Amino acid sequence: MFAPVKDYPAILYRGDQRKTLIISDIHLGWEMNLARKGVHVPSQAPRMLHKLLKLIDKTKPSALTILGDVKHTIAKAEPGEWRDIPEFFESLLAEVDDVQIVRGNHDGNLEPLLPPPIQLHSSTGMTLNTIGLFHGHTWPAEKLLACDTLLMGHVHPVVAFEDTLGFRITAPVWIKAKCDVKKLAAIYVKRKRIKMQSSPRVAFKQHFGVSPKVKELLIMPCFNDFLGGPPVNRKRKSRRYIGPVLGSKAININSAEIYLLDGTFLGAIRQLATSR
Ligand SMILES: [Mn+2]
Repeated sequence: MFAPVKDYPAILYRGDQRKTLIISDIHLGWEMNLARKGVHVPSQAPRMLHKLLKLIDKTKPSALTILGDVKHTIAKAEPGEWRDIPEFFESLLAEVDDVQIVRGNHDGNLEPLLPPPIQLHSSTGMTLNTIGLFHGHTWPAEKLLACDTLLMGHVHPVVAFEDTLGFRITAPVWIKAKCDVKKLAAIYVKRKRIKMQSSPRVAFKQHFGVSPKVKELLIMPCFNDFLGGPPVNRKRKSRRYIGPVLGSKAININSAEIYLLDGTFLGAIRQLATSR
């Protein structure tokens, strides 16, 4: 059983004995990129840590899983990150002893920054019972398709509304999209150039040993509230969806449901589309 944590960009999964807290996209060190442009913002790592510790105190999880983009610089680690990231995780480990990370596209050279008890998984993801967890910039591993739900980050979804005077409000949102598992299975079978003698689902099962079951794709808001992505309700033509799963024909994005962090249902993307 899993559900979003009210007012937080986080999911709480309740197993038999254990609770797992899931967040995504912390982007520690994003302010270092600004420094290069002459804009100096103090390190945001303590703020992120405070927010996360508050959430841990509220939900009391026995494990924490981060769906990628722990840090912001992509290929290497900046000097500030060598200090901030190990400190961040040492403080976390004092509260939760099981911390796992699925690698995101910003997590190059993350390994030396992580204290040893932390497990780093490949960007193809991991499973937590019936949820397949991955970052979203790559295809998930075949075994994740045996889950009911795929959960990803990477997109930093926000909704934006503008009034006639040009005032604009943006808010982070959850995206809940239906997944056509037959189409998704067909894409995997095609990618591996497997000859299909039967239906895509049967071919998938024969080849990968698991039955594809995914019914929905859930996209998490970014944990770092400074970094919103392009509004999900932009005009259709200018909308571009990042990541192979989200961009594939298996996901019906126009009918995807949008929710605010407090649980308010805003409608389907198609109904929210603005003229911009
Ligand atoms: Mn990302």
